[in-house]
Amino acid sequence: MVSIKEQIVIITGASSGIGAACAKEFAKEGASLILAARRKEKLEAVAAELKAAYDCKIHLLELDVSDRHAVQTAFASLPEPWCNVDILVNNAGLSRGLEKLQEGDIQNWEEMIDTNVKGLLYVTRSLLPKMVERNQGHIINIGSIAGHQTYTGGNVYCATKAAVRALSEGLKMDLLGTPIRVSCVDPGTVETDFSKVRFRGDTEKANKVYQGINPLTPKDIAEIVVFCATRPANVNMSEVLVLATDQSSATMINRH
Ligand code: NDP
Ligand code: 8X3
Repeated sequence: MVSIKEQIVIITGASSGIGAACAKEFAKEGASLILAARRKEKLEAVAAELKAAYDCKIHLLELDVSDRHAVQTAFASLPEPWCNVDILVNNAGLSRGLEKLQEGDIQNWEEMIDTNVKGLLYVTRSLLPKMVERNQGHIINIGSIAGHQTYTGGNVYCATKAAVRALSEGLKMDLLGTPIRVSCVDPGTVETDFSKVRFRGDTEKANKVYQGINPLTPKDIAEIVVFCATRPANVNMSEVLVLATDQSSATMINRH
């Protein structure tokens, strides 16, 4: 395991779920963290907990990754100790609805595409040139089993995650010959606010997604992200598909 102590790690979508868990696992390893998301008060709560437990350096960014100009401005104006980012975790993302495409809400599609695909691109485009210039860096994208297998009603969300997978592959090709690494970590069902967001706060519907199974936890995924980041320089974890033991495909889940 290679040390990432004092490396600068930016995590998008760090206010909740997998992103907040990644912040914790990186903090344990002594990394310095830039935590980005729209909900500043949630970011502040995550930061307060981590500073108290691990005495780590944290910089907060209240940021909507789908706002191209906000992303460009935020990263162009990072204060001096924070501007040389070593590791970028592109985690911010969401799903909206499970309607058939012919009944789909176009606003939902825009939100998923703007966040999961365009947001990831805006953030990566803003930070990558400096990594190339410094000859150092690692981009870790959070994809999904939904990028490997489409499920009923998953149409646009699955397409965004297939895009994350394709972009990770393409980026690795574009960076060939540099030491910069690109990983795509693709989880199956993880219990987070993901379903609550998908069903716009309908907790009863959201809870049913996790009922009777022993799903993955955000910590399970965060540990894998840190594993990718701490491999020796000659090792690139290109793609990791990780499912709960109770899950064998996007749609096959063993409920107790
Ligand atoms: P959560 O809803 O718990 O977290 C989503 C995070 O994304 C929040 O921190 C949210 O912050 C942030 N986010 C959403 N939109 C934006 C935006 N426009 N700008 C900045 N941040 C944004 O869900 P998860 O932790 O489960 O989701 C994290 C990632 O994992 C997503 O990419 C998701 O697709 C992926 N994933 C999730 C799986 C699961 O089963 N849970 C499985 C496979 C992949 P805020 O609202 O404060 O902006
Ligand atoms: C989240 C997991 O299977 O609900 O990407 O799409 S799934």
